[in-house]
Amino acid sequence: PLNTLIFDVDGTLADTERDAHRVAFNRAFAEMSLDFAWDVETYGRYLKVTGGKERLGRFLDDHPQYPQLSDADIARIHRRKTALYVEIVQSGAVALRPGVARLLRAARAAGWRLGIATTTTPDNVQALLASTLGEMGESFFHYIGAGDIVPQKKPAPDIYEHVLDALGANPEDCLALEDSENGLRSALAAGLTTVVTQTDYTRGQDFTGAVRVLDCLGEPDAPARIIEGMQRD
Ligand code: XBP
Ligand code: MG
Repeated sequence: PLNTLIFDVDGTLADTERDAHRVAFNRAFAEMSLDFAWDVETYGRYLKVTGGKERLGRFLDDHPQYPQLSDADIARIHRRKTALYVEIVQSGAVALRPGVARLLRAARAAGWRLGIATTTTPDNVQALLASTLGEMGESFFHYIGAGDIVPQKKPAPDIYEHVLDALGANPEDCLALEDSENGLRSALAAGLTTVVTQTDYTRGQDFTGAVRVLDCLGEPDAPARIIEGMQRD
């Protein structure tokens, strides 16, 4: 029986990419006097590379005209980007997407277990949960799997397999909530039924295999539809 929800973070819990991650990257690039910045469209193209360090690495591979950075330099820039991202989130600039808080509360009231499976850095998740759900935000979740804790980021199944393991959960009892094709591939490869809640950046991606594709989890009967979907499929 359905008793566990596993949430992606960026794009699913909150629309963080365009106005928080992208802006934090650009601020870090400017502070370090790097001669490039990511506009909304460019950043959207590079979202196909999951993980901020990996994304920056791929961008530099594609742009030999910019100074090529070592992995250590990329890691240093990325640490600064994380601090700047946390500042943006702590300022209250990022809200949960519609329907998320209601779904979390409903799941808790039903005694379901909640997990997080994300590619982003643990500090970012902590800051987002604290600023949107309050100091106790993290305690909503029984396990948070984030970032470099697994060798391979989405679309590999590693992070979902890691979270399933940590929760001691069977894939058949779980529902994954994702916003992107990379996230969907990761969850499906781990054997999870998956609902997609698309964003401006992910609309139009290939969501073959998703049990539902929603515009947001706040669609009038979305939580009910999610549960129905589990029971039918
Ligand atoms: C989306 C990502 C992340 C963020 C940036 O993660 O791919 O890399 O864009 O975060 P999710 P970092 O799985 O939550 O959709 O810079 O910390 O990697
Ligand atoms: Mg996502």
